[in-house]
Amino acid sequence: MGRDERDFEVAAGNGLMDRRFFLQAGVASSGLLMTATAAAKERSPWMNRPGSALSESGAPSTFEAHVKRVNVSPRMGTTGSGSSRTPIEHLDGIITPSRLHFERHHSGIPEIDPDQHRLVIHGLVDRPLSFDMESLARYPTVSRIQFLECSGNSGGMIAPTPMQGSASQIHGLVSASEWGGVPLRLLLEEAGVKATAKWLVADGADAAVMARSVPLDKILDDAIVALYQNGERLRPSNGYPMRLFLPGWEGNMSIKWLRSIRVTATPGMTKDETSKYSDLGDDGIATLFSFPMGVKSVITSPSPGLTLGAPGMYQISGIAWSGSGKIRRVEISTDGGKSWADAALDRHVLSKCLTRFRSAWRWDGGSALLKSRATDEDGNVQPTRDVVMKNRASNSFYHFNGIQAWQIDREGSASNVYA
Ligand SMILES: Nc1nc2c(c(=O)[nH]1)N[C@H]1C(S)=C(S)[C@@H](COP(=O)(O)O)O[C@H]1N2
Ligand SMILES: [Mo]
Repeated sequence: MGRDERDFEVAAGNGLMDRRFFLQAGVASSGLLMTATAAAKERSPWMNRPGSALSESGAPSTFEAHVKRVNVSPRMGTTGSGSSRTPIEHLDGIITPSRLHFERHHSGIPEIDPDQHRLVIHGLVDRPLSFDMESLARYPTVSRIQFLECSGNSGGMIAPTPMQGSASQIHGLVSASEWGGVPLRLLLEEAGVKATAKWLVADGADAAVMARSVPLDKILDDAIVALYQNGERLRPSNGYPMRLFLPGWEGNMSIKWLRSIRVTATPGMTKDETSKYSDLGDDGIATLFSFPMGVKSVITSPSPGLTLGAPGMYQISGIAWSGSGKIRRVEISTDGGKSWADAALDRHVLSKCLTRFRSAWRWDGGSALLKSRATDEDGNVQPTRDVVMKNRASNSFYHFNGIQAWQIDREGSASNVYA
């Protein structure tokens, strides 16, 4: 028999338990033991005949059909321009299944024949180069598990009154994958970068010809030309057959369907970095180039749509990430920020990756206000909404990383509040 939950320290107000709670087994199981012995003798209907056939490609259980991308909303008058979001409240761990990776396309998904696709490196280089898939795949590859977040993620939090929706509808423009590919540094070394070079302008083979300028320092640090996502070739929606991947930086810079890299002395001032992705202040001045994504976290369970049952022990779980490096700490509050306790971090705490956190919480059936606050290894602390909104123009939209508060009511349902 497990120990009684009363043996554990309550670490903060309103029933939040110490994170060591998870190191003990059997806490939730008392009362389930009697029914278990009886159930072991039963034969369920699906045990009475052989199961279905093998297949060449797997699919999730039909009972999991509700786990799908949300807000799949092409802009009016377009086929595939817009975004879809990862159902973060239905996932656990840190890896987003490729089929559920969020999408953001400025002009739909091109159908690219890899045999005809080329990556060209030109501009301030000694030898302009053109790579086909075969020549690219001969370079040494690296792989890392890292997040990708659209700078418009959580943009709804800027509205003067809290929008109501699920965690994914508000924060689902973030995903994490194992990205595998060729360090772009190696390709640039091959081309020979001239001494005057400071930037490059990358563009994609979609109809939008999305183009972004990237400082060379970032490229030499950790940029890759990604070919693989979670062990398989990239999905068309995520950039097949190749994309730029810039760990920790705003998603729009990770140019999909990567076609050309022009090495330059100055940024290109492309339409995709002047008309969008700048941060407008209340003084009317827009800040260009906010590259790394800020430290951030969100509780995915409980969250709107995942209603609690009877009062008792629950697991609070969520994801935290930072464009600057590793997550060092996540604190949880269930009393609206009056008191905080450290959450337990899952084993995989990786740089520029989602980190899974958990806390045990004894819900007494009353109303509660849940918050999470992440700190990264550089000491950046996730700010409150008030701090994020300070000096912003009312229509500024990008780079919201404020603390999310979920109000739990007596029925156990969660809603978005500003608190
Ligand atoms: N060529 C091209 N690259 C692109 C885009 C695009 O529309 N075209 N969208 C950008 C944006 S805004 C984001 S957030 C990410 C989204 O990547 P994903 O669709 O793989 O999630 O790709 C970026 N790269
Ligand atoms: Mo984006």
